[in-house]
Amino acid sequence: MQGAEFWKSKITESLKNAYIEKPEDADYSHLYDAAAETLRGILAEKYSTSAARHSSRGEKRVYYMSMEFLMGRSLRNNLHNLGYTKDFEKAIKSFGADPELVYAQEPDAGLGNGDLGRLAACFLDGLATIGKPAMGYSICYEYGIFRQKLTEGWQTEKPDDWLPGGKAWLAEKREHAVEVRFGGEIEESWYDGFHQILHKNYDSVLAVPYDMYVPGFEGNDVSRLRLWQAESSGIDMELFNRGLYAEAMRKNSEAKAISSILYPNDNHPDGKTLRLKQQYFLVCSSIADIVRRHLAAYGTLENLAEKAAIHINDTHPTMAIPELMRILLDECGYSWEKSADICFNLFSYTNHTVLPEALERWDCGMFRWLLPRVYGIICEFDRRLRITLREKGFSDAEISRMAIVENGEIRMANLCVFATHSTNGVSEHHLTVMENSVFADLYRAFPERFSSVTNGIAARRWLCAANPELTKFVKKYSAKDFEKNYEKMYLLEKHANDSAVLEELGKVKLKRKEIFAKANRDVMGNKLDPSSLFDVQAKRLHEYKRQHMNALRIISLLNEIEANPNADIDPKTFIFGAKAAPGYYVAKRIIRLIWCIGKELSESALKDRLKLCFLENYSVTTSEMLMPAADISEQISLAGTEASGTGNMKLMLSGAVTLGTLDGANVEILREVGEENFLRFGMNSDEVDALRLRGYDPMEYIEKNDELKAALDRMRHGIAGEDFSDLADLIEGKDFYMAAADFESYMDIQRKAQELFRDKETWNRMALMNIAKSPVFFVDRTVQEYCDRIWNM
Ligand code: 26Q
Repeated sequence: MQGAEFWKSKITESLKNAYIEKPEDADYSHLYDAAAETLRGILAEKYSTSAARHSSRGEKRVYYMSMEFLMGRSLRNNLHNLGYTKDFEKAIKSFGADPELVYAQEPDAGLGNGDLGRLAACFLDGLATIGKPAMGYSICYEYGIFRQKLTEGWQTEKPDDWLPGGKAWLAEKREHAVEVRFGGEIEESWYDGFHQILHKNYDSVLAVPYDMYVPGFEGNDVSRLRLWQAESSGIDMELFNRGLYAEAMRKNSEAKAISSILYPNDNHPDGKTLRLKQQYFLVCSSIADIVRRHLAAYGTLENLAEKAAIHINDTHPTMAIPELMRILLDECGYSWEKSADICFNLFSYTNHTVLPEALERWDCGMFRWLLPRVYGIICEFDRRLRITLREKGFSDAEISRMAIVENGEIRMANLCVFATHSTNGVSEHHLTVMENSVFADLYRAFPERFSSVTNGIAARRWLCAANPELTKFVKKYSAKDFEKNYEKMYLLEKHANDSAVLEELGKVKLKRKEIFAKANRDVMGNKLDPSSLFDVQAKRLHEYKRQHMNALRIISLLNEIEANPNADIDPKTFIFGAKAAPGYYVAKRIIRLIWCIGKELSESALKDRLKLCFLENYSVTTSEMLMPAADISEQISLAGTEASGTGNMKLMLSGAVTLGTLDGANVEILREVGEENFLRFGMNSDEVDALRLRGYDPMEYIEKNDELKAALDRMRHGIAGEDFSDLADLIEGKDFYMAAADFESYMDIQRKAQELFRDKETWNRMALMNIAKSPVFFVDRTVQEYCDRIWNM
């Protein structure tokens, strides 16, 4: 059976099993469950076939370890990648139902904070598409990234209870559960010439795997994401029998706590014990799984690094290295040299941040107490690193800067650089910043280990699945098979001077803006105006991303129109999407500021000209509606702070023009599209460094700029009745991310953007050029580079 008939019969059958007689009587959640169940079955089968094919060829496999995989929804995307969308939607319609409402039933699998987790998810899609065997490992958090609610502009967090709808995609594999040990003591001895390690009095937790399948485009290959859930390894009968019931139960709930919730911090490590437990829980279970699989196939670990590559996504899973060392040393009896050699060739690492405060460090005391054997192995790495550095002629001061264990702390990034063959940045610019700042010493010691691979996005999700209107346009003017042969999108460029084509593109964009406007309103619930310029800044809230500078700009416009109602300002819609880490107070204040600006706009006489929409609970799913509707992509981080960004790529692909600094992947976007299709402003990283060195005083800039001064004054006098002197103080005081220094140039480029937007043909040409040049940012290219240069597969 094929086509829509296949889907009709499968869904009917699945509903019957759930005691629902007729599809026409099913509610939407049942239809969603039935669809997901059917698709999961198809994916499992495809996975088996593709895994068997790879195994029979003895192919090298990549294991991607990450504390986060921000998967978003699966149904629409999986149908698209497998080519089932049309038939599926036909079947659903034949039941008298609306496919869009079926898709809407699915909760996001929000197992990540932001870019780092979304990148991991995109990698699985890309690897399956280029036909490389890949497996992701992470934690099956019971609660993913919190759901953001705004009450009068104050962020509050609600738990993200995603499993009721999300588990439809998970297959339990209890037979592969693993024991994970914490605490206890290590006893060393020598027996028969062998070093024996005995781990005593530990607590154990059970890691149970749940698998999710991720198909590549056209579905020939399927990646697998294995998510570990923590369970107690059974009631402690000894405690129980001694009458210590509460104690026995406490251990039980402590075990479950490990996989209960995702830490909501982005670019800000949190040195809590539970987080350390989570990290070890992930790597211990995953390494055991990899070792089991490898032994089953080859019967030895000698050739592990030839047949596998393990990638460490930021330092969070770094303990995978000492954990594998533990197995090779203590269980296989290999020498340190041989074990370290296997690890060196096997592991590679990507760094995702340049903020020094975001580099992970762990307190030695806590670490040693929780993971005594792993701690011992890390100390041995440290000892050997120091010897190597001394041999290379580094001074004591330099060695202590590069050491792994120093000042009572363990520095995870230093361990990664020393113990793996490859340390990567996520854009060309990021690598330069790494080499000049946080990794400067280690770069001098091991220059050959550093490289960068620019991030990429699963363009099929944001273009083909989320934006059918633009997809049709791209197919019409480039090539029908561009999804597979993405470089064909470059063909769009030859239409850059065809007025009719540009006008058609303008209509596509307008259509998506209308769809967005229908679903969203300004902060006070008024309608949005699709003919206005849609100016979008959507990303996690962080001071380095400078949402507050954008806010200052809007306040300035408000001041300008109030002073002169005939001021030369065209209709604009400012759209923000941002979650703040729950404990990050300044970030929450900035959200409140933005919201209050929106309120003030909507209550003023100019409410039809300037509108502000704060998109609540920004997530993968809301981004799929937002990106297609954007005209301007605000990428305004201080140069030298954003490692790459990937939202910038999604917006470019959707035909938005980047208004940004020379930071992260913006640098490469600019190179692709050229100055005439990019709105550049602000200092570059060298200028930022020079200014810091000279001693930066924001007041120097504020005093010279009346607009900025007036905007800050307005914050002090109140926006929508609220005093924002606290934020004004930060800008007039330290202004750590130099908003004052870049403000003038930011305002200038905004005026230029308005000018360009007035000329529709010019603007549409810029949009077209951005779309045409986006293929280098497809994740298929990124993972191909990883395979060629980092993983050697
Ligand atoms: C660490 C320890 C304890 C708790 C939380 C964390 C933690 C969690 C998430 C630390 C950092 C993150 C996330 C970092 C991140 O998303 N970085 C971004 O990575 C993207 C993908 O490479 C880049 O595009 C962004 O520029 C970078 O900011």
